[in-house]
Amino acid sequence: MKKVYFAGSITGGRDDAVLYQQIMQHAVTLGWTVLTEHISHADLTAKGEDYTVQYIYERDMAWIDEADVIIAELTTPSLGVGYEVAKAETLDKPILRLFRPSSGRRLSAMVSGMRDITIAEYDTIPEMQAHVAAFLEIHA
Ligand code: 6IA
Repeated sequence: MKKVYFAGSITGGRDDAVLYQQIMQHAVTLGWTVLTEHISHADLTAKGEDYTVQYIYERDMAWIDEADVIIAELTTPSLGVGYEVAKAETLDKPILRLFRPSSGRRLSAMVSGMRDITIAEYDTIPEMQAHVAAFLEIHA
């Protein structure tokens, strides 16, 4: 089974935690292994997990290396997600960059200007699911 690394804000803010769950659930439904399901856990507060930061860093970097593709939800700004996307880019991994324009936010040029592919913009769950399905199908 192919593996997807999902990146979503933790310390940056948990407003979209339910949405992260829905994105990962959709990938699982489509037959993918999700390496980062902890990101959606309801009990994971902005305080983060109960491991050392070095452990978290090493584990997440190893998972990005192991993953076939990366899906990042970028609407809630997060230093960690930006770092992970940059790491994935260095490793030449396919990256789906999800963003909701209706948030009223603007995506950092350091993320939107990366590579010559468009950002997957959406405002509804079915639109998000269509982006995820199309992306995973290409890389299946
Ligand atoms: O900067 P952020 O915390 O919002 O970064 C979130 C991203 O970095 C996620 O996609 C995670 O993969 C990764 N990440 C950051 N912090 C953690 C974490 N605990 N546990 C797992 N993944 C993380 C943080 C604990 C810390 C507060 C001591």
